[in-house]
Amino acid sequence: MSTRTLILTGAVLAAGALLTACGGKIGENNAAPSSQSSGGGAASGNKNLELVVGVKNEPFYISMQCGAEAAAKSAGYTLNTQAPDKFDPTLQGPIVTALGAKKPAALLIAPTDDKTMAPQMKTIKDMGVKIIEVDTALQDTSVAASSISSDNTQGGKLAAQTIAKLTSGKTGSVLVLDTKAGTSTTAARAKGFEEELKTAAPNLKSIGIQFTDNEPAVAAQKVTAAISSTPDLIGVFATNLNTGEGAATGLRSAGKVGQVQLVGFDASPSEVEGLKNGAFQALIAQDPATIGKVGVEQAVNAIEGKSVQRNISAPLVALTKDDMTNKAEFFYKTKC
Ligand code: T6T
Repeated sequence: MSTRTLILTGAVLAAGALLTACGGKIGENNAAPSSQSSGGGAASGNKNLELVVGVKNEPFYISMQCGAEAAAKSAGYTLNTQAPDKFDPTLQGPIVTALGAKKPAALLIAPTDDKTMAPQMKTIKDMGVKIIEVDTALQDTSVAASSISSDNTQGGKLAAQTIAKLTSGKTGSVLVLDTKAGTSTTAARAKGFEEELKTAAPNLKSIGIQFTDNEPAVAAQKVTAAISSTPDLIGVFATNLNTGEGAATGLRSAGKVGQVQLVGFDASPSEVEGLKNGAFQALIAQDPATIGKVGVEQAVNAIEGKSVQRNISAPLVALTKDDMTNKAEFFYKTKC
């Protein structure tokens, strides 16, 4: 990770200089010891960590799991991973509730809704389980001891700057595809994009944020519908993997690949292939393995009564066809 070049808002930053929402940096542990109760903590000898991700068989979460498993192994902890079949709090909630019987020392979780997952997470926390958010977060910041995420607002801004460059002064309309309302990360990306577009490309007009239920087929349909209803559509910002893969399908079926500029988020094998073959003009890649690794490190610190950092920001990088081969370390994995 230390060799990676990080790009935030067009600036190139060294890994050690990463900014975080609260001024913290990856690798630093300068905060106060965790104040959460320590029922499952070091004194009990409980070395079991549980990771509950957003959805099964998805390269972003597989890469996160790989980073988390390696970190758990080197810290002498075990890590078990579970995932709902869909990115849906009604499916993720029961997985969290069932952990009450297992009582891991810590729960690392990517909550699938920033409000409705709070009661289940609070119940587990009240049993003495340390809560660490990885990627997505609750609005209620009192539940998790630490929250590790990309700077998603900056990622959205970077996407707007990238679309501005790709369209170089032309006028036209831009569509933003979000996933589900209540997803903290993609909401921040969409908001950052819309804000930045106004200054980075005043000649481009957003036709608004549309939700896709995190289904590629819905994203494809929204893109073909926008092409029909908006003849000057010049760009699409897809705020995550599924919306990006679906948007590429939509452009392909409308015969608009390369004519409508597609900037996606994430770097799944299919998105990376799309960047190579011209379906995407750019991808904003995250570093899910680092999110998983740092999540485990914070969990272990919380369990062992060491200092824990409340907010930690992970790297983001813009990939284009021209520079992607130098940045292959950012491509997501389908197995560890
Ligand atoms: O973009 C990631 C993740 O950051 C987001 O919270 C949900 O979607 C992904 O998992 C990709 O599908």
